[in-house]
Parts: sequence; C-alpha cells; structure tokens
Amino acid sequence: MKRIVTIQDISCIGCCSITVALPVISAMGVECGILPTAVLSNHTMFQDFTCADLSDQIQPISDMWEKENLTFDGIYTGYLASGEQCGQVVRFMKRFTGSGTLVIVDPAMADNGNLYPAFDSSFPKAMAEVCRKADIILPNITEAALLTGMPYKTAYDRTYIREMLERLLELGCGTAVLTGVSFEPGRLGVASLDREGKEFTYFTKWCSQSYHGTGDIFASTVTGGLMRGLALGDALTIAADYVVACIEATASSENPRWYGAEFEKVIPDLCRMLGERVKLIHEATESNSRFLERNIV
Ligand code: PXL
Repeated sequence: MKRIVTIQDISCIGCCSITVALPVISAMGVECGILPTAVLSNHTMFQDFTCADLSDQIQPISDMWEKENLTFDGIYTGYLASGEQCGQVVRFMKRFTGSGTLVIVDPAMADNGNLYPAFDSSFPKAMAEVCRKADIILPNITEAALLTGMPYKTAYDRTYIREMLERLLELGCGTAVLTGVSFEPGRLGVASLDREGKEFTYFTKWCSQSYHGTGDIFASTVTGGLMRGLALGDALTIAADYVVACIEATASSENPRWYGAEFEKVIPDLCRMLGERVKLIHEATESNSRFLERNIV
C-alpha cells in the first residue's frame, strides 16, 4: 500500500483540510499520514475562529520520522498557517522527497478574488516557493492570479487560461492544473499544462450551489487517484466528478450543512469510479505481460 503524508491544518469543524483528506484518501486505499500545521476551532469562513499554530511541531516530528526511516510515496500540502511555515514545509520537502516521491501542492489561500482572512498580501510569495518544489500544483483562478501576478478575471477566454498555466509553470513546478475553469455557460472543469507542453482539459456540469472545502475534496481525490496508479487525466476526471457528486448530495440534503459539502454520502460512488479505472489498468497490465510471455519465449 502506498503511503503519503498530508501537510495542512485541522479545522475541528468545517469539513475541509485534514478532516477531508484523511477519510477520502483512506477510502481510496492509500495510507494517509498527517503533519498538522495548525488546529482551528473551525475553518476561517465562519465569523470567528481560534487558531493554534503548530509550527514548532514540524521539526521534532520530522526528526522522529527520519530516525524511524519513514519515507513517503507522496507529499500533499494544503492550507498552511503562515509565510514562515511555508519555508518549513519547503525544508520538509527537501528532506523527505526521495526518488519517486510525488509532491502535490494545493496552494489553498484564496477564492472568488479574495485571500482568506488569516493571510496578508505577503503570503502568496511564500506559497509560490512551496509551488516551486511541486510536481503538480492545483490552484483555483484566484490563487493562480496571486501566484503569477496576473489580474483576476471572472470573464476570460482560452488565451488567459493558457497564459496563466504557462506563468504557473514558470514558478518551477512540473505540471500546473487550474481548477474552476469555464469557457461556456453550464460547464465547469479543469485545465492543465506540463513542462513538455502536454495539455489536458475536462469539463463537467456547472453546479449553481457552492460549498467550502470542495477544493480540498478535489485535491485529496487527485492525490489518492495518482497514488493508485491513475494517469493524471483520469485522476483529475474522477476528482471533478466526485466534487459534482458531493455538491449534488449536499444540495439535495433535507438539512444541508452550510459550512462544507456532505462528501461522506457519496464515498461509495468515489470508490466505484476508482475501482473501475484501477481494474482497467490491471487488465491492460495483464494483457501486456501475456503478450510479452508469448513473444519473448
Ligand atoms: O481549503 C479550505 C480551508 C482550509 N483550512 C482552513 C480554511 C479553509 C478555507 O477557508 O479556512 C483553515
């Protein structure tokens, strides 16, 4: 079984960050270690919140893991508590990225044109340093604008998105994935570009409702999918479909919670989507090895 560590906050109530990453990644059959960056009473979209910064725990926990020779197949980062903590996370990545460790960064810091309340305008620069270390980054358009210095637009065309992806790659990451992209009414999805110039897009239905934490559901699902051997396009596809399923399940709930999507209800759908794709990979591998046996002996 693959093992990842996710580095983000514990919002005790809020259905985001670690309270999403743990159940989603575990359900996908991947061990999910955690390195909590802060403990909040609830996420910062509530009117008020408490926050205990756990920066001083990062070094001793990392030292202990190194002593125990622990390694990770993936490092997945989300909401980080401060610019200084971004520096600590970069150092953690240098220490724990071996050959074959996939680094996935969700630069969770902003949405709908605004930085989250806990951050000041110096934070995106520190987060850009975290993105520099990543194989894959997963910003929304607000975050990408803050990372690249491009203007944030709600009405845009393909040229704007292409330039944004190119400018994100200039940060130094391997692949940039933009979430929340829409080129036509009623369709919403993702667009990605890698350093070899390979593009990918996937669009699904646009939902009129929106819930906090769906970015975390998306990034956790992409991480789980990649760890189970899916190609990036397949991981992005099931992640986008799962987010739609979560939004629809929440919207149709009799008493929907306002602060986060009811992702728990549709975990069986996620497992089914993942299972179908993993089965296809196994079938392809088996027929490949039968072909090799027949042709080499
Ligand atoms: O990624 C969402 C998120 C995670 N963690 C905290 C947040 C938010 C969004 O507001 O406040 C603490």
